[in-house]
Amino acid sequence: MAKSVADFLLQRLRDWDVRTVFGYAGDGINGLLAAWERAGNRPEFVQARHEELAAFEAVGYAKFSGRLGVCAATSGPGAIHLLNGLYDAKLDHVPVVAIVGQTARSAMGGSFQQELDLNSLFKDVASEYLQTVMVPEQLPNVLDRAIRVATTRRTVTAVIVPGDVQELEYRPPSHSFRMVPSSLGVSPGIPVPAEEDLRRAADVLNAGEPVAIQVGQGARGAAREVEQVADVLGAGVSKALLGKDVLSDEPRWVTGANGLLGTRATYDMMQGCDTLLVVGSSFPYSQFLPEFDQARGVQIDIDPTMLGMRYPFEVNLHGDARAVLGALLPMLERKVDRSWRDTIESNTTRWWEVMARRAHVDADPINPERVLHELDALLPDNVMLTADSGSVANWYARHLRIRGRMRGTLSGTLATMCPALPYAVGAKFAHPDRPVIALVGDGTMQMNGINELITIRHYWPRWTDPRLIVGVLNNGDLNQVTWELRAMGGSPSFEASQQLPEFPYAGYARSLGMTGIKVDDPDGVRSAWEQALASDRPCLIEFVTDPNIPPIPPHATWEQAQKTAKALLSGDPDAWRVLTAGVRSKAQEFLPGSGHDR
Ligand SMILES: Cc1ncc(C[n+]2csc(CCOP(=O)(O)OP(=O)(O)O)c2C)c(N)n1
Ligand SMILES: [Mg+2]
Repeated sequence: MAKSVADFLLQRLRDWDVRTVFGYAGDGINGLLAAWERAGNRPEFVQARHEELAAFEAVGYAKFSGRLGVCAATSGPGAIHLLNGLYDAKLDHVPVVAIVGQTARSAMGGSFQQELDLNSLFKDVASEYLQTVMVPEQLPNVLDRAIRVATTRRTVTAVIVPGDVQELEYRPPSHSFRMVPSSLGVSPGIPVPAEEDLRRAADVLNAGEPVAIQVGQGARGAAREVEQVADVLGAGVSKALLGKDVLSDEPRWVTGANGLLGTRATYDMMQGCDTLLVVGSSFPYSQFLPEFDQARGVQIDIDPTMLGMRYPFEVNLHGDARAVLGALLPMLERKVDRSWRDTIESNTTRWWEVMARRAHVDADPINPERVLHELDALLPDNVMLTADSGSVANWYARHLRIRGRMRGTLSGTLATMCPALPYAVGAKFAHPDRPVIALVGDGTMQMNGINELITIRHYWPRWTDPRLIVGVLNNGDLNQVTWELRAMGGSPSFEASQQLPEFPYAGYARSLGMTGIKVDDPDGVRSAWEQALASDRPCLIEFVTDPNIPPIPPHATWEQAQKTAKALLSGDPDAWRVLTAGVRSKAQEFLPGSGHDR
């Protein structure tokens, strides 16, 4: 039988060493599905429950494997469902290619069933490369370019293939006019700025004292160089959330997260420095960086379009973090006075002590900080962590310490709900031999999470390490937003929008054959995590947590405190419990022995 366009498309994906495609069926890609069957399911089609989840799975796979993520969906509704996951990839700079069906060419423009203007729909999310394959000869170039652009620019691209084109006989481009031949492969470059620009940066860093460093996911693979530069400059290093796993949290000069979800040690470092070095981070909250006239700044980024904003930097270096830091190192002079570094180290030590105290503040029934704090001590060195966009992101940022080969991620820029579970599934397809822990809220479970459990149930028997652990904070509330309403908006909690109906998360997991544990006693938290980590199958733990534990920013301002108080006084149903829990949590920073009691 002659090879169809769809057969060739799958062959070409295999040639690019694409092993997994996360997708969902529909007649807009029936030609592809038939070819998949003929190809013995290579690359493997992983069946999602919803196209958005397929896209998140592809993003998770790409984040944890460092490879390209690929997802597939049918025309019309399937294409629409992909969008949120694709935007998540685009905003976090993750390479993902979407392969999407379209109505047959003969029907296009005829308001046909499931016909949408896909070029308009994807125009923004796949702005770097978006193409419809209209004739077979076009295919290799369109697919190859989509893959090359996604990979080298770390972004989203989309290939649209009308249903009838999928079934045409494949013909390669010929050696003639208006044909575009194509070839496989790409070796991404490693940009390094010119010597004189490196020298300008070194001059700023040598002149400054004290120096603060902030790293993001762009510093991945440059941990050793960051450590050396921080040592020479006597600096501390804070991390943007997406960069949490680029550097171990064990050394005390690593101050942890920055921003609203950050640590006090980071906040103090940013307040006190006169020079700022930012490596591979587009951290957007400038109010958590030094005052604009306080520090001189140097930025290093692989993406020139991300340079020069966020802070009035003096030197903007376009380059690969590892290569640039390596080239800078010999130009840097060792700071003789180590007192700044000593202060940072004792601030970090103090911060972790405060965190331990906060985790043990009484709550009704369980303090969510305790859930993450207990987990921290038990994390396997090769664990992969995913966190969702509820209140758990605060506790993930503040209570979990990266060590060994640990990896961790979340939806850093889009901050969408519901990626943590599909990311975890993607992580398992990237590394079936490593444990993964997904941390989510009950709102996320009800949005799409309980559906993703079905996918976990479907695929787990093939994972060599079967541990996929889901930790659910069941607080009956869309808690992160409830707190935002209180702190930012000065309005009380609006029960109609914030309260969630009950659902038996652990019981539902058990009904699927997973281990399901419900914990409503703080003393049961640790043993539940231990049981999950010892389980021979995926496990869901439902922690009944107190919605009144506030995610207090590292340095809550008076203005925020006043707004929160105003919200509570104007009729918040949980006013009294919130006030007492908040005061008790905040007080941990000031109790004797916490270091702030001076
Ligand atoms: C798709 C999407 N919808 C809405 C939001 C706004 N949002 C952010 S966190 C959150 C609450 C999440 O609730 P839950 O999962 O229960 O976690 P909790 O904060 O209660 O721990 C909401 C509604 C969002 N980020 N993404
Ligand atoms: Mg909740």
